[in-house]
Amino acid sequence: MADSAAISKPVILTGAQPTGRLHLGNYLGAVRNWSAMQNDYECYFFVTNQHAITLPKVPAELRKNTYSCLAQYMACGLDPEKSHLFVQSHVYGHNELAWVLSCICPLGQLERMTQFKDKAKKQISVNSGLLFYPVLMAADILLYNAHVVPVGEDQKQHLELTRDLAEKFNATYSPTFNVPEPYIGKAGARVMSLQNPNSKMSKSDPNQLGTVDLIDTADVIRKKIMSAVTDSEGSIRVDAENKPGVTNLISIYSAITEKSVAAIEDEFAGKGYGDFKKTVADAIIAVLDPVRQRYDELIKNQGYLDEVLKAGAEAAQKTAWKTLSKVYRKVGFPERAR
Ligand code: ATP
Ligand code: LTN
Repeated sequence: MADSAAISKPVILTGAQPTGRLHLGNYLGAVRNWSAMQNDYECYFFVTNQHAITLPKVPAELRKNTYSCLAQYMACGLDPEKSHLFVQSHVYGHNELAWVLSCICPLGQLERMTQFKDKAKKQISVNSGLLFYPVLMAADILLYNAHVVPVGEDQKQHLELTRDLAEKFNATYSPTFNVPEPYIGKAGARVMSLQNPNSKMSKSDPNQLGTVDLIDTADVIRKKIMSAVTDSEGSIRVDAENKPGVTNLISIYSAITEKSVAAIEDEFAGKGYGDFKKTVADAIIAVLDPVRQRYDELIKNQGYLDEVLKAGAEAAQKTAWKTLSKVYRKVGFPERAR
């Protein structure tokens, strides 16, 4: 499992909610980049099942999705030999640190969080976990003294809060936490919905045809790409305003093949959308088919996934205890006699 010689490397940490299936946008915009960073950073990747219950969940589905999420990340290349892969609820310290941080976190700052306001609007009754969520996320990050945190646009405000809390704790007590930086992925990796190319490809899109899931079969991928929305002009060129569908397919093809947009426009000059879509579908299938095959093998082997999680949690727990005992000492909690 991930070796301790890596400890002097900068720490990168990110968490993902166990919400069903990952899609091509998650892969090209996020997981593929994280996977490439595993040699240069000490990496903590974890499934945030404690965050997940801020919204109602069916317990059996949550448990199943936790394994599925882990297996999908591993199928994309997150490697337990290089990184610490674990489940949030397996490590003690996240909630304990969250409590300490909540005691220096102004209530108003939580009430102003955009995600809280959006999610609260959709609930009949709002639980306090939903409000407290960003403090737990700050604890997730600071517990491992992360230097770099890859997050999507919607999580940037939570990372700002984390930075504020780290600075406040350091100033109130003494320097303890790194102030983490967000990691912004490569430009151009924003994948849009195939059916509505003006909004991003998203797990929560009710139109299944808009999203290519990582574990879709080749036939399904082909069907989704062939029915992607384009336009009536017929030429294959980038024009985000007037041709968002074609532009999206070009940028997906470019992200996968690493060909430049100009080279792609040349390649398809004079060709029709049918040919172009067929080539894009083949390119997607070539990267996703091995991912799905690895996923199918991993998800059948729960014993192995449990071993990965055990080793990941043990490594994470060591760091967590160290940070937590330092924090407890600094705030004035006496050490428990041994
Ligand atoms: P939801 O559908 O609920 O908004 P999501 O699909 O956006 O979820 P997240 O869990 O919020 O997924 O994001 C995980 C990571 O994937 C983030 O780093 C985010 O930036 C990236 N990501 C998500 N959607 C896309 C996309 N369409 N294009 C590129 N990157 C994306
Ligand atoms: N809130 C995040 C998941 C998350 C996370 C984290 C991300 C929980 N803890 C720590 C990065 C670091 C989300 O819903 N995408």
